[in-house]
Amino acid sequence: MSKNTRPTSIIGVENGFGAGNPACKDGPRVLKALGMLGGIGDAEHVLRWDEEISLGDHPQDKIRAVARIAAELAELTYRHLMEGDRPLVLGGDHSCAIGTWSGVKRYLGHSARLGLIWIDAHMDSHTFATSPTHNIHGMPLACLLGEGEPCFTRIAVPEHKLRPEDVCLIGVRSYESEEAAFLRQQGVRVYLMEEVQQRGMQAVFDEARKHVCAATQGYGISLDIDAIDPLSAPGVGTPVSGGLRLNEVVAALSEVHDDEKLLALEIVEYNPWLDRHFITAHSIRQLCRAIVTA
Ligand code: 6HN
Ligand code: MN
Ligand code: MN
Ligand code: MN
Repeated sequence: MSKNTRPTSIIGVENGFGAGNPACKDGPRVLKALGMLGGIGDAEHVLRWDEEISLGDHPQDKIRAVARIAAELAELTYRHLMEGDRPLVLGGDHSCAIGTWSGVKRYLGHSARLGLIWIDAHMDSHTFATSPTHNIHGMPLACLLGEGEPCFTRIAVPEHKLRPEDVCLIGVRSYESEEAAFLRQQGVRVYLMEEVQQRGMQAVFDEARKHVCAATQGYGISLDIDAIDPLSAPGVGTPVSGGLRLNEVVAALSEVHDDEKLLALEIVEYNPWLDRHFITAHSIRQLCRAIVTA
């Protein structure tokens, strides 16, 4: 593993139009106002707040709003990578992943392959044809695999952003049969929560990392905070009990934080209005510390 030398730069995405409860748009602003991510980093590992993007409160059309945010975010992640930063995208709802990983794919180049570890209680692999809620945060992984609305699948570069064999999901315990069938057909490796409990997070995460690195030029981690057990992360719109332990996720991130091939990360779905006693905010602080300094 070569050592990462990129400073981590936070991009806040104030968008909740992809979620059933849009108040997760306030996540980045509240974390900043609480000073929750201050004092992380050292001489070798820099963390800085870079910028926030938002669309304002009243979009006429959710699809257009999410597509616009994604295009803007793709441009930003691309630019930060070109400038030598490692982007850390803070959601906002998980639809921002469409933008983040499209920008990273553009940076890697047309013929290169991008790996992705998707840590989530859900599969996020619907299209409008299969989704029971039509909430776009349930669709970003399908979009990145090339399925769904062209305004989502063609962001930044026309090609599919991910090949199915370069993706793993970890922590899944709530899904609909259509999205499970889609991922199975595609041949995406899914580590259900049951398998994580049997084998341990450490073993599963190490295997997932090998899997997404095998044939790729760089990889990312998309962390939906609802993957973590609601005891440590109650501040989410779609909580599911029986999740990952916070300290196991912290340990996994610490293990890879200095990996040069880890190009970008995402922490999404934090809804400060559903948090209790700042429990989730403190968990996010621990996760960010692990990402930056281990
Ligand atoms: N997330 N599968 C459900 C849906 O509405 O499509 C839940 C999606 C949750 C998405 O948490 O990012
Ligand atoms: Mn910058
Ligand atoms: Mn989720
Ligand atoms: Mn998600």
